[in-house]
Amino acid sequence: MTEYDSAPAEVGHEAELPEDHPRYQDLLTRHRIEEGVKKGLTHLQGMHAEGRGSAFDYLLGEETIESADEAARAAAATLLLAERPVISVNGNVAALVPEETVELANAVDAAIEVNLFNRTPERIDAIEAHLREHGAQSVKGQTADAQIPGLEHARATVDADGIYAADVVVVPLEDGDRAEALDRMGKTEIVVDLNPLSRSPQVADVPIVDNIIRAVPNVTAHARELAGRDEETLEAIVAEFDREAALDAAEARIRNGELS
Ligand code: PTJ
Repeated sequence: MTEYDSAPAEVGHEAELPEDHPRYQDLLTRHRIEEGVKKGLTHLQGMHAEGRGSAFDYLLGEETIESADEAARAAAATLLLAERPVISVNGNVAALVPEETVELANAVDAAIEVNLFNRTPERIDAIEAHLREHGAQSVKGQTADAQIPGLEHARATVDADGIYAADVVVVPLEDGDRAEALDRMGKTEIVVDLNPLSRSPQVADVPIVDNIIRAVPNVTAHARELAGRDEETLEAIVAEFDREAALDAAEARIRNGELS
């Protein structure tokens, strides 16, 4: 017997997943990624990425640790202060948190841009349509008229009035090369990644080491709570956030945390 044996073998809809299952969140993310692949949103490599993330989430106790919550609050303050914030969406993000991404974009007045590692016009179209089905009014990523310097062609493609011109970019589950290239462009990066040792959170101004299914709604909740605060208050929240301490706390939890 494994702890997954009490879960149904074939799940048609995620509502069929047993919410009281000890690994419910993992079953949910696996199911959403599987559906994402079937719908042409998520690349097959996205399953591999999810598997890696899921191992780290297991070690974190599948919960938002305190340092990740502080990072989410700093991310919300950073986004509220931004002039041109953009949320980058890949195939995993689209499958896992489409509605939650639209809610975050609305809460902080950010643009949404589809930006793919394995870029094809079919996947860009499918992800744009999926985001619109989940409430997005406008989705960037189709114009593709600018390149992130220092990356080879397809992976570097962005919109000139989107990620290229952004001051703050939210890059969940990002490939390390691109996160480094965006950092070299001087972008303020908010990275969501379950592996604190990965290059993307290592170069991020605000690394959120948490599962994206918890992190995105949490940033939105903080943004709603902080909306209307003056700039000084928001700037103080950003200044007080210690990225190194947040990465260290996540790594310590993964190495030393007690498994449930
Ligand atoms: O849709 P595309 O073509 O843009 O491709 C997207 C993937 C994710 C396949 C691509 O960017 C990729 O290969 O990414 P990596 O290099 O595997 O990095 C993904 C990172 O996200 C890893 O560090 C994982 O630990 C982490 N991760 C995976 N699932 C989650 C996660 N972090 C937070 N929440 C998750 N659910």
